[in-house]
Amino acid sequence: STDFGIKEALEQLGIKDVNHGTSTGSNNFGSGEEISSYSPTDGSLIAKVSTTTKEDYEKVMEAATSAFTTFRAMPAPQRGEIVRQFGNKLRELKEPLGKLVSYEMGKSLQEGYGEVQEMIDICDFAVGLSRQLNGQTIPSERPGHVMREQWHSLGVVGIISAFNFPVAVWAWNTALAWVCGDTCVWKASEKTPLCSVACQNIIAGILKENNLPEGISCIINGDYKVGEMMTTDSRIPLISATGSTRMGRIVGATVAERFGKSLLELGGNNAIIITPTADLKVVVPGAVFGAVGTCGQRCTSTRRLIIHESVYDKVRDAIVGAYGQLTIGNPLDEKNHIGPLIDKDSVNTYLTAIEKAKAEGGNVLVEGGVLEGEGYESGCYVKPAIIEAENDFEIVQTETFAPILYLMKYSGDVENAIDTQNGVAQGLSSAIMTNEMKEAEKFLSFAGSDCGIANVNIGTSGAEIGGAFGGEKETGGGRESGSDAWKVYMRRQTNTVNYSDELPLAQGIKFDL
Ligand code: UN1
Repeated sequence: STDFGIKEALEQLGIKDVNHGTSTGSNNFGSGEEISSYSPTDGSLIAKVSTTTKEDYEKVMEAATSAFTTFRAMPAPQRGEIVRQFGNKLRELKEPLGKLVSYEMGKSLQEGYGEVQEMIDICDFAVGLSRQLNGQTIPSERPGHVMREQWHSLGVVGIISAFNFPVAVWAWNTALAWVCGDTCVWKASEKTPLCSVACQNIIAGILKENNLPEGISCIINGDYKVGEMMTTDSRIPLISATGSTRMGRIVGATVAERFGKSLLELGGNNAIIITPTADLKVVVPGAVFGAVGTCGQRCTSTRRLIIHESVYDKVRDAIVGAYGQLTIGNPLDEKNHIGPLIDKDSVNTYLTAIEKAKAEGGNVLVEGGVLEGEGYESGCYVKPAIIEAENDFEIVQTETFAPILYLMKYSGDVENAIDTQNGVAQGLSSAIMTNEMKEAEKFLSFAGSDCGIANVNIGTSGAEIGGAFGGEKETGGGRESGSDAWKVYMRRQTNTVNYSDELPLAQGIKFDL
């Protein structure tokens, strides 16, 4: 069987001792026990990475803290120049890095490349931003006074990211944090450690070429215990964490306890509302890609379709029909739409969810199940399932990170569908399919979708980096990536300067001596 060029890809990315031994990125201070990274595509061991001990962590923090004093003094556009070089290097390495993402995480090769493209895009965005970290001038109520707002670098930013976007989510955070003058410590998912080693190798090379301290970008490896070193560490003013609501609840509370800031990007339970005027040509690919892309493991994956009763049968049949066209298999083989789930635990969660949906009264339209036989030896390949369900089923209210799509009906006005769409604890992404301007605008209004992302005539996943990314309620409230999300990586300072010879007090207070 062909290895799809994985060996060369790993070599190009500086991943050593493939299938054996320890991979040490140049800033991987790990001396703890090793984590083995197995590919869910074929079950084979890719390489091992050593984890970070408490002592290693202290060294990393020393490096990151001291690099911060150098880095914040560098003019922001010069920091942007470093990010520009990083983006160019990613352009050169798009193919091997995309392949590693696909191989280690299991998403389709197209989506692996797409993820690297997201990194390149955010670098471009950050480069421009490095000349636009603008504050404002504010009119003072006092004569001979001026007020200003400045944005200063924040410090060491801790990044905790999930397996499903093993490189892009780090880049969203780190590219912005760097132009803002911060240094970053990244704990990637222990399920995709080699992706983080590869990224670290790339940036370490750029920093070296520019004679900059490596501490500007650090990685730490391991499970939640390693993450805890950061969340409890008051030297880290901002923790940006992407992952489950369960994780975010703990991270948010721990960071708040020490008055740190956290940027949380947690679970979604994303729905598409399909109205009577929806165009099936748009609905079918939007809903199907949303539900099965990345094997249902995006935080923006489509979990629910809320379909008007008048078009229900037609839409259901079209979606079910499209599922019949899906090919499942090795994600590096470009003829496959869907790769495996990340691991066997995830397969069990998927199976349990289907059982639960059935037990609650769900009607299975497309059977799920684990695939067996040639090409499926890893035991992580599953069939995407479609189940008719009610919004108030406990399982429908839960985010299951797998390709299970729940169909439900609404009747009457779009308001009813919006109520159902909002009737979950999560608030990340949402969409409406309609050609009725009034329905679309209602959906986008204050009384419409309560999510951080609300789309018209496109699906729930696949956001561009230019917008702020994140959501409300149990999604955690954080915003990453585009728009003014950069502000969270800086500290705001309000300045009032008196250039008069008097000292008038604000609010007209008299204090005569
Ligand atoms: C995630 O799943 O954590 O909008 C991020 C999307 C991607 C990012 C998803 N651009 O689906």
